[in-house]
Amino acid sequence: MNFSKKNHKHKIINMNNVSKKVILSLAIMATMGLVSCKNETKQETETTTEVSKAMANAEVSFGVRGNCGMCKSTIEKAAKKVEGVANAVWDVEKKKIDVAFDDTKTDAMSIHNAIAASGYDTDKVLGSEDAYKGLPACCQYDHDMPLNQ
Ligand SMILES: [Cu+2]
Repeated sequence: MNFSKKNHKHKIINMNNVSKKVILSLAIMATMGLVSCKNETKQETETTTEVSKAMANAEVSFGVRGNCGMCKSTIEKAAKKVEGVANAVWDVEKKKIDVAFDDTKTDAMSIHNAIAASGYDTDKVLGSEDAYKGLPACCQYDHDMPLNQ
């Protein structure tokens, strides 16, 4: 009987250790998340320009609202997902995107719509409210932010 009680105590102690470790790693992950939100991913511009999965014969530039490097990657990913888009580069300071695309496969409005569906306002289409609510808090940009600065 004594023996089994001891075992039980041991188990509780182990559980405490595990939950401490879990809490610690959650805290570390949260801190890393905050850091990546604040850090602009400026170097990303160079690496994304060389990607060209589609032939581009047309270009369009328009305003897109957003805050940070994470917004940049969400916005650019949304634009590049559109079939026919060869490249998309969003400028965090100017609140503007430059998109190169094949006009036999897509058009400017489809790109506006794809970006809006990811939660971001363009100068023609307002961002999806549901997607906006799902963005990290630091990415929930001000809807009155001026475009094409
Ligand atoms: Cu952001």
